[in-house]
Amino acid sequence: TAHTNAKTPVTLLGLGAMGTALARAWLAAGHPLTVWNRTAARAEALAAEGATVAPDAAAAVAANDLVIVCLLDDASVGAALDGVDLTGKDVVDLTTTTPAQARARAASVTSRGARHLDGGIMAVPPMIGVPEAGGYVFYSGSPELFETYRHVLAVPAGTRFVGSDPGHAALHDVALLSAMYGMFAGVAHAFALIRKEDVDPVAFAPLLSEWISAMAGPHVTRTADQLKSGDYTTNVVSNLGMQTAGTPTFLSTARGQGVSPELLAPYFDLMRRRLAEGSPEEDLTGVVDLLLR
Ligand code: FVH
Repeated sequence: TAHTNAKTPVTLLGLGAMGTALARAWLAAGHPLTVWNRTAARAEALAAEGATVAPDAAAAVAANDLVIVCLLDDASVGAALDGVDLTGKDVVDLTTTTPAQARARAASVTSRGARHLDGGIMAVPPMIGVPEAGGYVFYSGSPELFETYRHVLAVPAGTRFVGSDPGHAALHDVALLSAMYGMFAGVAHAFALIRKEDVDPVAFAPLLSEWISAMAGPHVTRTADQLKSGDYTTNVVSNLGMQTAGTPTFLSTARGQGVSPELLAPYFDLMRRRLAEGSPEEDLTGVVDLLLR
């Protein structure tokens, strides 16, 4: 059945920081909303804002076809849905999990007569219901479920469907967040280098930010193109040989500034290993292959 955005009733399991933000977005858009949370007190404010509070997860699921789940982790999803009749339901799980957990959850939910869609939220609660904040959710699993409810799902944040493999939303989510943490590691190292000097971190910040933005896009695109073609020597800007030769300068500078190289050194080790077994004319893309071993 095609549902209109304004009228589709939604059930939401989980009223943590993210669940509460999602609830408010659907309420603000006029969706009848039934909520359940393990700790009932967290539902009180939403009841005052128009949500119907179900006494338990089974009653919340029974209330509507569309069931959104946003709990702490996959184990809490298992606990919440344990023994609940899912026959004919459309379950959208926005809980952050591993790809393997998402696949297992999809198999479990579909074996109980429901359709399943997994979601990986690329936003923090203040970005929910604020389109200009740019938050979105990766979805994967049932394309039919996604198409049926895409306008409802688009209320709290943007939607990006990444395929019918239920593990792929989690895979995209974790891949992007992993890259983010790698970037944060570089930022921490850079600030540590200037920390004991007469360099204002606030004045340094825009230089660092601008540099990261300028480097990231071209590097990501080049790496992707080289992985796809299998030729790691295409359009190389500064080759592996040249970049590896420069690494002692970075390590000496860290030592000189009294900064631990523990965030940077593992990446340099991989560059050296690749150089030892590959071509100095390559880009840095061979590091990807080393990680797969
Ligand atoms: N908050 C964020 O910034 C991030 C942004 C990206 C996506 N994550 C993921 O979203 C999931 C929910 O996150 P959250 O921020 O709502 O998390 P909490 O505020 O800690 O709320 C956790 C809810 O889970 C319930 N819960 C925990 N264990 C169980 C259980 N065994 N059975 C049933 N419910 C359980 C908890 O209930 P209660 O403690 O209030 O009774 C909350 O409703 C999460 O996957 C993030 O990684 C958020």
